Amino acid sequence: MTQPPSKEPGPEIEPYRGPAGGWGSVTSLVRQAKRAKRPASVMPGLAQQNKPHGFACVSCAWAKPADPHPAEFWENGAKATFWELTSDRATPDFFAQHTLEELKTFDDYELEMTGRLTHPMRYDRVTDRYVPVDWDEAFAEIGRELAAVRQEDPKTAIFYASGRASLETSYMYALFARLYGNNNLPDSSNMCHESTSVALPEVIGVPVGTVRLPDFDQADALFFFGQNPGVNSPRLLHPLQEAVRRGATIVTFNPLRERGLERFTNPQSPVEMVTRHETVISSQYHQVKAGGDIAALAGLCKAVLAADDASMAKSTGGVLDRAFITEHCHGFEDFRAFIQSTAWDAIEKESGLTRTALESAARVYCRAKAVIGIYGMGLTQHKRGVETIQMLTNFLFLRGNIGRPGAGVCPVRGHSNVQGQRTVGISEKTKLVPLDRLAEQYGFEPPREDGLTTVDACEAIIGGHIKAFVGLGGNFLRAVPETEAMEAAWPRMRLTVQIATKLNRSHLINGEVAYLLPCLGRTEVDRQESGPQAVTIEDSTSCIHGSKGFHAPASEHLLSEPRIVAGIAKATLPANANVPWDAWTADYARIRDAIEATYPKIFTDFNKRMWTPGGFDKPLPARERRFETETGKANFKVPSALSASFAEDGPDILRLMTLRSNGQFNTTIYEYTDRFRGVDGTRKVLFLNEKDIARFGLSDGQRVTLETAVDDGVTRRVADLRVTAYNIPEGCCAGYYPECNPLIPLWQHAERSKVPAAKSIPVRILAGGSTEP
Ligand SMILES: Nc1nc2c(c(=O)[nH]1)N[C@H]1C(S)=C(S)[C@@H](COP(=O)(O)OP(=O)(O)OC[C@H]3O[C@@H](n4cnc5c(=O)[nH]c(N)nc54)[C@H](O)[C@@H]3O)O[C@H]1N2
Ligand SMILES: Nc1nc2c(c(=O)[nH]1)N[C@H]1C(S)=C(S)[C@@H](COP(=O)(O)OP(=O)(O)OC[C@H]3O[C@@H](n4cnc5c(=O)[nH]c(N)nc54)[C@H](O)[C@@H]3O)O[C@H]1N2
Ligand SMILES: [Mo]
Repeated sequence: MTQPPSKEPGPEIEPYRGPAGGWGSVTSLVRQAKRAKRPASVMPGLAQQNKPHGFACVSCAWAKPADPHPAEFWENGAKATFWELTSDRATPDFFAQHTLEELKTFDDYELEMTGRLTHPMRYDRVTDRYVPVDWDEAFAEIGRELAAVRQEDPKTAIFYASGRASLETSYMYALFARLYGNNNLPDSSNMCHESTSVALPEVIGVPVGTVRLPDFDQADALFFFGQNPGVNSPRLLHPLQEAVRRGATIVTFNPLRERGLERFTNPQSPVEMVTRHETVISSQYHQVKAGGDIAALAGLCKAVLAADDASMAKSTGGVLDRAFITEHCHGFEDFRAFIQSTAWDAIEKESGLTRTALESAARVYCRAKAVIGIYGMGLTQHKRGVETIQMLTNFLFLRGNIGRPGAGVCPVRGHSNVQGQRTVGISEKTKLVPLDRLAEQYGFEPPREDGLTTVDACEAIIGGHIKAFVGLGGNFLRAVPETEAMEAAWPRMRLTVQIATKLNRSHLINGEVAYLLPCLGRTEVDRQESGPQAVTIEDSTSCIHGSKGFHAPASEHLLSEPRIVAGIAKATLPANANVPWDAWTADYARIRDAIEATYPKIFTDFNKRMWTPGGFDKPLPARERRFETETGKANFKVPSALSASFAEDGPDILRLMTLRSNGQFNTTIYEYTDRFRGVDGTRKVLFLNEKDIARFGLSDGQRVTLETAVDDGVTRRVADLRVTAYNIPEGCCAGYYPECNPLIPLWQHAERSKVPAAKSIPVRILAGGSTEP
């Protein structure tokens, strides 16, 4: 391993004036390629990213078109690939040199920079170091330990998954948990789009979005809520740019003016690059307050209903799609009554937007024949995240904007296979899983009780009820709320096993017996008995794709994820002739046959169809206006309040949003730079409105401590944040995830979906830090 370039270099903060994409993204890519020391060997491979017979981007879950762009990857997808293929290695020598106590002083960036894990490692408590072990030895001990926990109570083990593992691995992992005896299969989705998975089935009968890529060619308007494509799904900027060029209108609701939603230069267009041509993306940009979207959507609906009344009075036919509402919807009259009884004053106060602004956005909506509603973490990570999403579907239903070309609801998912994991059984919710089918296929009695969500799992770990934790990827301890209590409780577990590609903080805090098992990444050649293997993933638009690695593995000691899951399962469970772990890992086509047998409607001819250009479609009844809900209709839902937030309003309380920078993938920090927000050299910033800076008597550059403003007897603080004047609504502030996670109370999660409320944490500022020169 090389030493990390340096500790956090120190801040340079000035507004970024360029577009998203453009020369800035090229410069940033070249810098990352050099740092990963991989340009020559990776470049040919990159060209295969998101191509038929290539590999699926290891970064985001955005759709992959059937006729890809010459380079269907983007700055941040390419960065994720570089970093998977870095030439740095965290070898047994490296671990011999550092105790875990020392490694705990490394920050997320420095841990990432240690490079790829190369050997299976066992934690040695006496020397406080990881030491190398044989795979067989590792499986044998993990199997013994897990079997002992199972004997006592199988519900005291947790099988976490981060959303990257393939459909093949995910299917095996979920089956393993059920054979083991629980449904404790929380995944990163529990911190992410679980609000979607709860909200959408109730109102449209499917847990996923209804929009597919070709709909972007037909939409007249796109309404964007709390999703930041320039950073988190940059390939989405192509269809957005094309939509704008066709004359479609984009209206954005976001507390921050995110550059990718403002202006864009396509780095793959030589003409645009040379002429520095920029496309203006959003024609209206509404800086809604954090947690203000229920109110904003209520305002939009109020304006649409008013326009309808006016049109009906003039006998011009109305604005609502009455045929759709009558034939397909339930609950419209209640919803209309709610909107009528909601005053503009309350809407303006909660949303932070004026009636005039909302009416002008509603006019765009009423003029458009087909509208897509797009959203991300800005809606899901709130107390009323589920209801906020249902307000968005209410809004779409008014003019029948669902189940026809160019229209629909489009949640933009995070991890590249997070949606697919749910499709093949990684879920704590038993009603989402065909348990009877599994019982028949594998001859066992699956556990019927719902398992633990991520928040439930954290509560149980803090409560001392969990004995074993297996992590299939991810960085659980860093991604979850309540960092301090979680890190304190973690070592009380008997067994912790982490399957990973790179070292992270969750690997440094261990159970009594602990293993760190290194696996192949998706970009690497996965050779098994029957030859090189391919895997499959499902994207945000429910299209299923094949993916094949191209690069030599980072170390000869790595195993593939299916091999590791099979290894642990075989060592833990009594033999079951119905579950052919070895035949599956010898040839992944056999796993796909098993998936097809469990889910015949979705995965018909799976092995034949997996290389369909653009992926093959998972059936989505709501796209055909078949709403498989309790009423058999698309349901309007009345929200229980106008604010989506927990945050109490008090003169000294601010709503903190935790954000991703342009230099990170979740808890993986690639650089201390957030180009679009003009921040360089630090992540310890607190973005504040200038008026709030003045109101609190602070100054730009001053260091402050943030404290969570809840009264539950726990003190939660993050110190040494640099006050940074920013264009953000008054009363709101923003900082980076995961640095601000210690501030999130575990109990502040979305109602019903239990997604931690990471986008409006009530905080107050404790001043008294130094002021920077
Ligand atoms: N490069 C890169 N790509 C990624 C990731 C990454 O970390 N880096 N993470 C992946 C994952 S797992 C996910 S889930 C996605 C996340 O992608 P996004 O859904 O874009 O998530 P965030 O960046 O957390 O926040 C989105 C936006 O919500 C806005 N926002 C905050 N609060 C509110 C609010 O109350 N209302 C509204 N309307 N907006 C609000 C913020 O200003 C921000 O622009 O990206 C995926 N792709
Ligand atoms: N405050 C706050 N907290 C948040 C969020 C927020 O917006 N604000 N966002 C939430 C969201 S949306 C999500 S999805 C979660 C993310 O939570 P996680 O999915 O748990 O976290 P990641 O940072 O994506 O995990 C990164 C690690 O995964 C491992 N890894 C990478 N590739 C592979 C692979 O191919 N196989 C295996 N086995 N391991 C691999 C590497 O070791 C790497 O260190 O965080 C959530 N937490
Ligand atoms: Mo996510």
